Amino acid sequence: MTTPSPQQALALYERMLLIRRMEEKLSADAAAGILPGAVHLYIGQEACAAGVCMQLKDTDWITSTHRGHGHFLAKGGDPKGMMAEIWGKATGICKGMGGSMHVADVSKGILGANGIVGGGFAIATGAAFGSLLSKDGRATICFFGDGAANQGVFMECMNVSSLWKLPIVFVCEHNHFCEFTRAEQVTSGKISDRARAFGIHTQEVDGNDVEAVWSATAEAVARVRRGEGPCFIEAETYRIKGHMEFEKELLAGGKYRELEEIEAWRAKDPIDRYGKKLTASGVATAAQLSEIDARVAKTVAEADKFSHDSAPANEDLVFDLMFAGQRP
Ligand SMILES: Cc1ncc(C[n+]2csc(CCOP(=O)(O)OP(=O)(O)O)c2C)c(N)n1
Repeated sequence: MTTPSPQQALALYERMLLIRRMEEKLSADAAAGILPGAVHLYIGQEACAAGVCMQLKDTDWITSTHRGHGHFLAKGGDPKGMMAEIWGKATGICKGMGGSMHVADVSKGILGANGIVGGGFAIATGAAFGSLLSKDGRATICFFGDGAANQGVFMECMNVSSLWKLPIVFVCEHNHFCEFTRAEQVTSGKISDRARAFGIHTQEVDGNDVEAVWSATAEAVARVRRGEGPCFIEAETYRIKGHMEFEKELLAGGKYRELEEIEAWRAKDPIDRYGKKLTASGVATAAQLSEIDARVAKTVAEADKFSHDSAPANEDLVFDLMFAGQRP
């Protein structure tokens, strides 16, 4: 078990809190009916993104999912660029053309969130194959959900990754739901067993324990950098918010889980839990955590202001950016 230094521990805490506060702002704006488009919030899962990404370099690659704000921020993506992107502004990280489900920043190794469930598998595998050929020493991390694990491409990508010893870590965030369906209704067996069947080194961790995720990732990334082939991490966590904001309206009174279950998982909140651990063990004082809170609040407010002060996306750019200037 690799344990973070006090400085690393505080950085893990701060990164999780940044993700949480950014999304609380998005949630409030969605509830106020002012946010354009749908957002799939990551609240409750922050330990997965922070624990994994804070083991990585800017040059390492990640692929993400439709629930991608946490991965983007954890990997060092710019909060202002993300907020403006979600609001469809010209200053967004993708010039407002991608929106919430497509935040990307190649300069930070973020190959993009993805509206296609399972869309990251082949992109990540290709990136890792590129690293194998060019010997650039990069690791690629492929984040995906338990629902995505049922896409056939997952098997194809694990197969070639194992066969060719690609420098890739598959990270399954098992949050127990695929939209409004419980995982056990659509997923047979243990997802980690699928990786074991391909001879892939596999770890199962508590995805709400940021140090457990961080430590598992340290081992996995070290293995892939040594050329020992792919690794797999299954992190058990829970989606506290709905599948998407406006879920209530969409379900029109229907429900797929009980309030008691949500509350039981709230009690295992990765951020509260880590804050308590840091203060109880003397790694941080309550005052230090408050300072972090204030700093994060400032960052979120600045991102929000930046986004609101920015011009809307330039629609004329669609053809240049999406079709390399070729108008259909
Ligand atoms: C190929 C494809 N099929 C279906 C959908 C609709 N869809 C969006 S999110 C989602 C559930 C994905 O579940 P999971 O992979 O567990 O991720 P989570 O939402 O739990 O983070 C589905 C079915 C889609 N976007 N893409």
